[in-house]
This record gives sequence, C-alpha cells and structure tokens, in this order.
Amino acid sequence: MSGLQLSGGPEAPLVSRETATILGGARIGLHPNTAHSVPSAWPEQILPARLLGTSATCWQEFWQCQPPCRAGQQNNLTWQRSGDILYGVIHLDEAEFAHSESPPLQAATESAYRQIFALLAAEQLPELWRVWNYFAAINTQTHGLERYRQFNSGRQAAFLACQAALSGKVPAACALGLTQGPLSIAFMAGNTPGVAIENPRQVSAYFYPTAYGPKSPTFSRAMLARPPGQEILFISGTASILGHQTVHTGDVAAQTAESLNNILAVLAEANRQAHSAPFQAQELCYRAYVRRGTEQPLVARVLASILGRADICYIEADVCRSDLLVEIEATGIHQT
Ligand code: 3EB
Repeated sequence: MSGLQLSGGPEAPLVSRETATILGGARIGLHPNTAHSVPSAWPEQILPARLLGTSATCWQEFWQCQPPCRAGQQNNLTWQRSGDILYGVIHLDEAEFAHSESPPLQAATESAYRQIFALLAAEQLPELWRVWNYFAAINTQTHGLERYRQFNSGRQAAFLACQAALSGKVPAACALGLTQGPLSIAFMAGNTPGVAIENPRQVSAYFYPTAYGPKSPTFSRAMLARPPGQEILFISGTASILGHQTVHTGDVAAQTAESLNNILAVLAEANRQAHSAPFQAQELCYRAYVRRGTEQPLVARVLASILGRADICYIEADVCRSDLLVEIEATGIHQT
C-alpha cells in the first residue's frame, strides 16, 4: 500500500504511533481530556463536540502517509507535507478581530483563508482539495446577518483576493456549528488539480440564490483528487436539499435518507470521472453531524439499513441551515 491511508475510530490505538507516519488528522470529543491532553506531533483538528451513539469519549482520525514529512508552523497555522500533499489546521480566535470593519467571524474567516492560500503559494501546492470548517453559534444572528452567512462572506472575499475561482473548480468542504471553540479550519492540498464534482439533483452551492445570504458558499459537492498512484474522493457535507431548497423539514429520518440519496448521486457523477475502479457507497468512511443528539438512533438506523455500516462517526453539531437536522460526509481512497 502506498500513498495516503485514512483510518479512524473511537479511542482505540488505531495505528501504531511509533512506526506509522501520520500526516495529520482530527480528534473529536467533549471529554475534557480530549481538548487538554498532550497535543499530537502532527497537525490535528480538535473538535470539542459530543460524540453520539458510542460510550467512547474521543474519536481520532489519521491520515497516514509515506515518510519523510516536513512540518511547519506560522501564527496559528500548523501543517505538514509528505511529497506533494499537504495537510494543515488553523485555529483563530474571533476576539482578535473585534475591531475589524466587518463582523469578527467574517474577518477571521477571510484571514484564515488568506493564510491558507499564502502557505499553498509558498509551498507551491496550489490545488486546494478539501476544507473542514467549524465555528461556534453558526445559526445565530449578529451584525444583522446569520453567522454562517458572515462566514460565507469572509470565505468568498479571501478566494477573490487570492485569485482563486469562486465557481467550478472549488474545494470540497463542510461547515458546522459547535457549542464552543474557536474558528477551526483543516485543509488538504496538493500540486495535482482535482476534479470538482456537482450533484445533478442540487443547484451548485456557489450558485445559490441570495435568499441564502449575500455571498454564496464556495465549495463543490465533491472533489476527486489524484495524488501519485491514488485517487481520493472527498464528498462534501451533504444534506437534505433538492435544487436549493431544504426538503423534509422536521423529519430527521427522511432527511437522512435524502442526504444519502444525494451522496449516491454525487458518487455516480464521481464514478463517471474516476480512473480507478468505481467507488462504492459501502466502502467509504463517513462522518454524520446530527443537530439533536437524541435523534442519532434514528439517523443510525437509516444509515445502517442503506449502507449496512455501523462504524460511522456521529457528532452533535449544528448544520448551517436551521431547518437541516443532519449532514453527512464521506471519503474514499483508491489505488490507480
Ligand atoms: C448545503 O448543501 C449544506 O459552506 O462549506 C455543506 C457542505 C453545507 C459545505 C460549506 C455547507 C458547506 O448547502 C451545507
């Protein structure tokens, strides 16, 4: 097995940390030990969120890679690269942007993305494949605008300033609200262009009408990245949206089934472009974000019945529209 490998699970020592080379990862959990224990030697996105459907208090994800790695840090951004693949995490405190012209979250978001683009330019790895975005109070209105919409304004401003495309070839992403913590953004990039995938059942997010905010979200429904010898499929956070509208309001089981239908549609589009064997829904690694923790069993039942899978990471989090109760993302890797 060469190239990148993704593994994840609750608490268990999933990889031998002595021998494995880890490019980066994520650590999810509300348990105090999660946030305050010894930091990892690799860039790690810390998500202070409640795990659902498990007695475990911590879930870890690892991207294993080929040595050697080169690491760097500037300000609040830590990164590591293996060959021509880079994984990084940036944490920003909104309080430091209290005196900006725009709302603090918007200014912090723009700053974070500008720092990411500056790093990728310096490292000559300009292809941003996947971004994981988290911040507090995503559905709260401040400065006359919902915070998710402020985030979209800041993100789009940075793409514009850094001459990155605003539509078409934009990264896969997710954006979730947590009950606490700073703005936290993890990202993966490389030097080979990815293939951006859209969903024929949905309006592209970058073309959403302004009813959803003054600036559209800058992400694609999926990205097919092609590092040497591999194909990585990043399916963005996917929700119960048809066209640009939320469907099945108030019904978490129906929203879960619709989100999976959307994932299957994105998967079919991706497979039209794939160079490797077709990606199967059953083989992917999933994270599911559930707005109301008590509804996790309903979500799990639908996912198990369609995917036949139980090893899914369930996280209590707020989805970016207040009528969305669940969002699901998936990742798969093939050798080519
Ligand atoms: C949606 O389809 C649901 O703003 O980066 C999903 C994935 C969603 C990514 C983002 C938002 C984002 O509009 C929300």
